[in-house]
Amino acid sequence: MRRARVLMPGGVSSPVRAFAAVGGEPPVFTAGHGCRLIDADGREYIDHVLAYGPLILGHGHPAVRSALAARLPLGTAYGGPTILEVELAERVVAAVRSIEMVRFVNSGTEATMSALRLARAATGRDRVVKCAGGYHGHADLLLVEAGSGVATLGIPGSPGVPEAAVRDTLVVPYNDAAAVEELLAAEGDRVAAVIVEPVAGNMGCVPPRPGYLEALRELTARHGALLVFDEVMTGFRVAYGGAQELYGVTPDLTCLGKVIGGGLLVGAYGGPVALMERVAPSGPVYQAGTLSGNPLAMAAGCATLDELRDGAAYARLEALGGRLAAGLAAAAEERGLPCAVNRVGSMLTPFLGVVEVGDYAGARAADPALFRTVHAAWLAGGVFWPPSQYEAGFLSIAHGDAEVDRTVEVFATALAGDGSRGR
Ligand code: KE4
Repeated sequence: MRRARVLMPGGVSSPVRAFAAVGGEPPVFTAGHGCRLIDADGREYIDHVLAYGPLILGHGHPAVRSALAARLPLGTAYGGPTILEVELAERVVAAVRSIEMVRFVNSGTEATMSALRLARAATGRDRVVKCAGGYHGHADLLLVEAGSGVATLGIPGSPGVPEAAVRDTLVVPYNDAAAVEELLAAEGDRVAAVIVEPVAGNMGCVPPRPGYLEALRELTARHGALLVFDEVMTGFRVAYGGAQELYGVTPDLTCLGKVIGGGLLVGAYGGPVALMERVAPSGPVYQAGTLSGNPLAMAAGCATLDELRDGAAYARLEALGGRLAAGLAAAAEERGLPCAVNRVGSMLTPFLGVVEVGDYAGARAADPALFRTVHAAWLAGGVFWPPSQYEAGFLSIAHGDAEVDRTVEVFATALAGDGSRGR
């Protein structure tokens, strides 16, 4: 890390990995096997980060390894069409109800940025609406802070984001359909899209309240705005068809990433042909990418989806997720500690010090000091949990009851404050 910090900001390639929210030195990883990571000191960790979602099969799944091994002798990138993009596109179109046509990109950021450009082009409108606490990547138009009040004009969320870039981005509370109704009543004819994480994962895991997604669907349709589901995290995670299958709500455009790359670089956005054929080169909406549709990434994605399609993985993940959530909740209960454990399938977050979290304000009421204590205990106890209260923890099909119980045991010990952090 000392060498890394000399060469790269914070010594990392993405901020969350630097452990700023929890303190201490992040482990430097050298290998992953199944549900475990190994660091440069040879320490093993049960992995609940799973690269922040992609590794639903765990590390080094045989199907992914053999798919990549088969491609390696054939080269890594061709700068032209390949059958591999067709293979992954067929799987995505077959799985995701809103997608008739898809474009592959290299990250979730590119997916949401491009989907919103398309929405603006298709509607001829400039305004976009996002939720406070929703994270859709780091494109300027989406790096906004929620101001005070119900629906506020975007305030730049980072230095370097000009006012002009977020002037047309409006922010509403998550899980608040009335706020969206009010906003669209006032601004609806200027709004190109409402973008939402159908299950929030970037304020910690916060499921949609009953009727919320249905209300967004009805309200956007009423006002001629597009509904964009950012399923970068939930796609193929909470169900093979994503949150839109789980909740039965069909958006106009869907953004994907993480799981569809199986740990390699893939993002995607898709929707009806009538919308997607507006994208260059078939239409005028420009979007491009040197390594989009990369053969290795496509191969890893296809192998991953092929392991998930029969649904057995989701039954296993639901059972493991239920066991973990129940264990964490029981441990907190035993110590009389308020703790809201939010979960959808195999993505979950224990919010410490609060009893219920339904939006970003609720998530921010959680106790950061207690989270830091628990995270340190998990790390010392051989459990790698996302180093922020505002991230979701994950499970893979490589996790078993033993690993789940270990994660609960270390959590309980940390709450007992008995400090016995031995393995
Ligand atoms: P990327 O550009 O990082 O591939 O995707 C951005 C993105 C878009 N939409 C959702 C719902 C996302 O969760 C993400 C990325 N998630 C974060 C963590 N929750 C990635 C981890 C990181 O930033 O290092």
